[in-house]
Amino acid sequence: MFDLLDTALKQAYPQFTTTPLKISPFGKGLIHETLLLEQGGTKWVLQGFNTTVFRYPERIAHNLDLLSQHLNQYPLPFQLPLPLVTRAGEGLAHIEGKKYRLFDFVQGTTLQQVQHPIQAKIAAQAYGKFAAWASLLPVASFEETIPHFHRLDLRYARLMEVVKGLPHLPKEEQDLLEGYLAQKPLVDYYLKQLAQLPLRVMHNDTKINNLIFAPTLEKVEALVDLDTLMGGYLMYDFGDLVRTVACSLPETATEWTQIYVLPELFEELLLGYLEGIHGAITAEEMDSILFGGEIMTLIMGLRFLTDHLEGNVYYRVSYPLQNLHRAKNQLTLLQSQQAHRTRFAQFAAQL
Ligand code: GN1
Ligand code: MG
Repeated sequence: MFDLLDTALKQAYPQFTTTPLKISPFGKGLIHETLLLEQGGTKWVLQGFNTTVFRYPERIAHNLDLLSQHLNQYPLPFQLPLPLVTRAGEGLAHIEGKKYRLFDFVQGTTLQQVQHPIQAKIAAQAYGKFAAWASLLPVASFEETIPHFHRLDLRYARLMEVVKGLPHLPKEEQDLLEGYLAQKPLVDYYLKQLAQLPLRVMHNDTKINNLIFAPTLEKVEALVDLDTLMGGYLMYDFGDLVRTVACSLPETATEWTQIYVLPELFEELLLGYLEGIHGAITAEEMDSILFGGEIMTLIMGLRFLTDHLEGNVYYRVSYPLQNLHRAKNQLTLLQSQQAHRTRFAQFAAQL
């Protein structure tokens, strides 16, 4: 099934010998297609690059260049895997009308959910350390790889626009839509933050499965998925951690009554993130990150619902109603976080 790919890869990259590559599906990303390559005991990760979502690969290359220069000067205690170059010296290989990228395989474990609170803290320390390290980078030199990626106000407006073009919605969808539209005050809060927070270089996709843990789960080996690395705010990166770590069930779960925020994990995340960032945070940023989880959960929910209404054109789904279900999952998690606002604020106040 992968014969043509095998031949083309050997032509494109110098790494391989002539023996057949073992090629198998890998990972749980929703955007790029990920494959594992194996040959004579060595492994690589091959990514089928999604050009519909990432329309400006040259901007990614530009940002990753800046990143790798910074990394040479200031090493990090974990890896940031960057694309290997082809024989032609490019980060992307063109094979049968598709674009591919090759990465060295990082030995370790990815989690969809943490198994112990200490892993929440370790994950947050790593992303916090990354944010402090990235704060020395000139944010103005970074290009937007997906324009307006985390603009909550625009995601909210887009959902309303899509709904306008649709006939009467079934009750389940209408109820969900109303739940989302009722989040306008959070959108207003978000807009106020934009006016006062410093723009920084952020990872912008800090879900738990974008970390590779050591097999013992005691340390982070690598931080992956660097395509959305660009200007952003601390509340984005801390927020996506809250969304994907401090939740009782993953974003694919459909057991609605079992979906809620786990406050103890939120607290571990906050402790770990602040430790990692080591004081490189303003008072306004500190206030804003407490709402990061809500903001990122709302963004993802709005995007899932919009994609469902548009016919699943963006996210990979494994069944037709999956985006609707993801949207319902995220609204449930969001409402649970909102019920814990006082607790989170009290916890932060006594730090
Ligand atoms: C996508 O690529 P992946 O699966 O790590 C998405 C994120 C969402 C996430 C939801 C470029 O991340 O924004 O948070 O799915 N990335 C893009 O699981 O849209
Ligand atoms: Mg990913």
